[in-house]
Amino acid sequence: MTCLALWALGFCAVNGSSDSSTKPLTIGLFHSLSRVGAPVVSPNQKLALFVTSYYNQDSNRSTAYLSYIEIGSGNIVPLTEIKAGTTLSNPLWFDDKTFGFLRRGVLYKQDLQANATAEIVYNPPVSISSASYREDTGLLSFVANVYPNASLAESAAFKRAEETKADSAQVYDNLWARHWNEWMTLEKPNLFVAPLNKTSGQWKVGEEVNLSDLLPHSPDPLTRWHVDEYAISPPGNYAAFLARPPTTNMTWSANVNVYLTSTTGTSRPRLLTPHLSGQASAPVFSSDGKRLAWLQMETPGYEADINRIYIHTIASRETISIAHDWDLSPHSLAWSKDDKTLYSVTGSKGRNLIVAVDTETGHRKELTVGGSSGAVRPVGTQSLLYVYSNTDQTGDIHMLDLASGKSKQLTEANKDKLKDVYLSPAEDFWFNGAMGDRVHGWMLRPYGFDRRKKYPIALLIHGGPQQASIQSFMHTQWNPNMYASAGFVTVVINFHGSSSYGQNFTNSIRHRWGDYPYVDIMRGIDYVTTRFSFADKSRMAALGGSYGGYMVNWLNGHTDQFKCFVAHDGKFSTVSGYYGTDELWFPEWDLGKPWEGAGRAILEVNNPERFAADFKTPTLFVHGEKDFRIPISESLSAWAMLRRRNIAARLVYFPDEDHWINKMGNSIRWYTEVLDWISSWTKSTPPYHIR
Ligand SMILES: *[C@@H]1O[C@H](CO)[C@@H](O)[C@H](O)[C@H]1NC(C)=O
Ligand SMILES: *[C@@H]1O[C@H](CO)[C@@H](O)[C@H](O)[C@H]1NC(C)=O
Ligand SMILES: *[C@@H]1O[C@H](CO)[C@@H](O)[C@H](O)[C@H]1NC(C)=O
Ligand SMILES: *[C@@H]1O[C@H](CO)[C@@H](O)[C@H](O)[C@H]1NC(C)=O
Ligand SMILES: *[C@@H]1O[C@H](CO)[C@@H](O)[C@H](O)[C@H]1NC(C)=O
Ligand SMILES: *[C@@H]1O[C@H](CO)[C@@H](O)[C@H](O)[C@H]1NC(C)=O
Ligand SMILES: CC(=O)N[C@H]1CO[C@H](CO)[C@@H](O)[C@@H]1O
Repeated sequence: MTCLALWALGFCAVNGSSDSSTKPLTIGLFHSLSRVGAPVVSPNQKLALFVTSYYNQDSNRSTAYLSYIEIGSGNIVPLTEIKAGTTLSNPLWFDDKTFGFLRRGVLYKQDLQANATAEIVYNPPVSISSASYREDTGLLSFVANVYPNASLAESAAFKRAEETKADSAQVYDNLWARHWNEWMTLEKPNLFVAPLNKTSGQWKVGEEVNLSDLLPHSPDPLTRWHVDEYAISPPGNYAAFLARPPTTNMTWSANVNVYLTSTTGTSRPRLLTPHLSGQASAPVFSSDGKRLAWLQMETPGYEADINRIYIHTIASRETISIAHDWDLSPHSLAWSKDDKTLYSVTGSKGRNLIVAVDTETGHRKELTVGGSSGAVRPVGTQSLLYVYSNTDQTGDIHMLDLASGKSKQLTEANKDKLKDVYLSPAEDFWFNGAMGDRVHGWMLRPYGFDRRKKYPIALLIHGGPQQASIQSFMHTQWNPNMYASAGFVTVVINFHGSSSYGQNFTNSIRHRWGDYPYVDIMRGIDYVTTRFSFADKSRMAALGGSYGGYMVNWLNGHTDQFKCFVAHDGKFSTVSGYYGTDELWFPEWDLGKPWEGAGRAILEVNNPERFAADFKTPTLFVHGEKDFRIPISESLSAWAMLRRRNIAARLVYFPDEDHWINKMGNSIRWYTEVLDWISSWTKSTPPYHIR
């Protein structure tokens, strides 16, 4: 029996939980941790490039540099300059001896030999992103933001001209006016290819071609084609890309199409799913370039539908769907070298597993067991590289040997930083939730754990709602170990509506935002406090973002069991939340339209604002001005209501953040405000100085 299993029975001190030699995962330490990017395998399959990035709080600067792994030996060699404030992204290979990357939208190349310096290969008039290249195709592909019917150079000129206008008005006749964190402008991301090859020792880029050029034009240039995710076939003759059709109903149709086109830019892109209007994602060409696979939702208007695997054969123009009996929803795909297998990453019971899907039979085999895997990259026919993390393990590149099924860790990005640092593993539990259904949750023990003591509880409520808390190491606001290191028994519950427990469980939250999840959370808390005597039911805090912030507002009107709440970017009114959001398909599917009788009734049944008179718990509201998914007015309203009624509440406003906290300095302040708030209201003394 492992120590972990014994620990659940109370025999072991894991990670020195009661050992004074360990240190808590402090706010400062957490934000200094290194992150490892997806591996990029060289054409000869011998090396893999990857980015390491980290932040320094004293200088407020981020650093990102490239290294390679020698796949055979596991040796790691840093390649680019490591300097505070110097970053890069998008590693790629020009050939086996030359690699490249993007820095501020410019393409660089560098030779593999020691002490080589980076040189600019392509400095286009408009900055580029999502670049890819394969030497055998001689084609560079990338995404760039351009004006209608304009080349890159013309777009740059239009932008300069706009900056000299005397007024700043933007005029909208059609939805949408804004999306995620931006107001709509005439600039849209389009997909380009350009010839790139080495002639007389020099890498040279030729003239760009816009591959979305021949799509039908929309009458409103503000609702133009918008292309981001794409793939280029291995021989370089085809491109596949995803786009929302630019119609005046695009904010409520939820449709994302997949198109196939020739990379010459001379043929009109062909829609591969003329009979479907659901969301497509993750297009990827087979290794022989003859087929395209992607993930497809089949229910119109439902953005959290199950992903089905589609395969299109280019020559015959046939499209099939495989593994249609599978009740789990994969979220990425990679073809094996022999094209007999698709390696998917699929959520399963709060884990992200690598699942191999046989492309002939649809038969599935799980290749990993726990934690969270992603960025799967086949190396030859023998192995897979992937990034793996767990609740108590930061993300690192691992290699799976397909014959033996064994994995080996290749990088150790935070070995020194996390030496002697307390990281609690997740302890799973299942209980009977709403409708008598089994519901999954897990718990982390606090820093300095002593089973004879009582500890306050931090309940973390995930967003979505059709997402899940996953056993991974998150660098965001909801890393459970940050609450465990601040002295809280940390509880996570994957309530009804969560993904990774079968599609029926996900679907069950429709029209019931305030119903089943609320029952699950209250029963889950009862389960934890009954089962674990060290969890103090009289000192509980609940925290959540997005749907989690909505649920916190719902709890505030329905229970007085919590000492305090934290609502990050949460909805207060389902009605004003509907009108203010950017993507209307989402509240229309989940709840309804406010001007229709049935829709209005469902919105009101699930409306936290209707229970304003019952709110009584002190709440910290955090909101970003550029959050156009859930506008700032939602937190502003709930906070004003509590303060007007003389109930303790605090508003933490970030003028420069959107639905997420993106800047590291802001994230540090976020954790400081949040951990301070929940410690004060639960009357607990954190193991380290929060402020
Ligand atoms: C690379 O630079 C370092 C530091 O300047 C030097 O010690 C080393 O000899 C150089 N290596 C080669 C192969 O030039
Ligand atoms: C772009 O060109 C197309 C085809 O010539 C034309 O229909 C469309 O109006 C143009 N769009 C803009 C915004 O000029
Ligand atoms: C190499 O690139 C140049 C433009 O930079 C292009 O004219 C030429 O056709 C390319 N050659 C090949 C073999 O791709
Ligand atoms: C959106 O508009 C397109 C084109 O007019 C139409 O084909 C489609 O059915 C509409 N979808 C919805 C959900 O209204
Ligand atoms: C689907 O979920 C609902 C709500 O949890 C439940 O009542 C129903 O029994 C489930 N159906 C199946 C087939 O599992
Ligand atoms: C810190 O860095 C962020 C970018 O992440 C920047 O927006 C902010 O202005 C910087 N603050 C200072 C004081 O330099
Ligand atoms: C529709 C569109 O934007 N077309 C442009 C694509 O890019 C080429 C080359 O940069 C331009 O000439 C087209 O006008």
